[in-house]
Amino acid sequence: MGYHLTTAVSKKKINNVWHQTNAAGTAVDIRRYFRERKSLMDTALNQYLKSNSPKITPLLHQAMCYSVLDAGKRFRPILTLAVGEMFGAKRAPVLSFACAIELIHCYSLIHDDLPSLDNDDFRRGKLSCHKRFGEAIALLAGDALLTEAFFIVSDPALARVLGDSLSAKLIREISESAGMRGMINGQSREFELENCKVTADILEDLDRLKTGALITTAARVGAMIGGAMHKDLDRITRYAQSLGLAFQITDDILDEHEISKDDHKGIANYLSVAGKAKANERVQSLFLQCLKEIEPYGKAAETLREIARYVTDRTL
Ligand code: GRG
Repeated sequence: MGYHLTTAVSKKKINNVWHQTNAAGTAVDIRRYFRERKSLMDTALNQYLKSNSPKITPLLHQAMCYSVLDAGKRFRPILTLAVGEMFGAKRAPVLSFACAIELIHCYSLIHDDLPSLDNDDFRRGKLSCHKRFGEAIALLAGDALLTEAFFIVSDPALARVLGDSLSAKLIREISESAGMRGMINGQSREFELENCKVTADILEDLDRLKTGALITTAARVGAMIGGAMHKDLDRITRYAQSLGLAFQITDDILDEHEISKDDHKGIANYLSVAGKAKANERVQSLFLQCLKEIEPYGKAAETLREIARYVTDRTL
């Protein structure tokens, strides 16, 4: 199998969307931006999953497609695209990495919904994967999506475009944030907090791993493929760390009705610990930190600015 995602989405579609980036001085219509990038991601994921699974058993394939396609904001891969665009990254490799990051995200949602973890019956407005296909298939679908993400990013054709060194760095970057040094570490820390007295600081540390690690990597990957210099990569990292934390606190605020459920499980979230006013205040301060980090880029960072505004305004 070759350089799948370049061929999966027509070059014309990628080009059209890619060049709709804000020209300097033009206000970004962020809703339109999200709509168009989401459509690009949906097409890429759809064609990839439908055309690269000839030997998969039908039920596993259905469960994978069910959990990836049709819904989801595609926030993380859109962030990869946006940062990649800002740094002038090559389109095809950015799209491959963006798809891989979304597959990892979808795997985490499937596993998180399982009875042994969050035990959620619904996800993305429909039955969760295990409710629809059973626990065994849901477990395998998650495993398969995680592994497939690494199959995509380790494609030798991709390494030829990026160079072996960058290719290895990118794969390591994703492994670090998705695994025991990032998302999984955050998830397992959550169990340690059950029935404990938690503070907002403890929760922030946890959220920076559970949610923030993959979001930060999504942004860093776009910058790395675009050849960002060390200090620029540091800025993008700090921007995305604040963004990721704001994303999770905002999610807690939006999920206010979930608090009683979480309390019941003995798991605190930012809102239940800090209260709504403090949570809103924290989101606003994180928004300002995002803006501060990308200020040196002026109009070139307008899309990233609007993404930060979009994330932090979700509660308003
Ligand atoms: C690997 C089991 C396992 C867990 C890792 C990320 C994670 C920890 C679990 C997923 C469940 C969860 C609610 C995480 C918090 C992060 C979050 C807000 C996820 C939802 O992301 P959105 O809003 O979802 O981007 P869509 O559906 O739009 O993709």
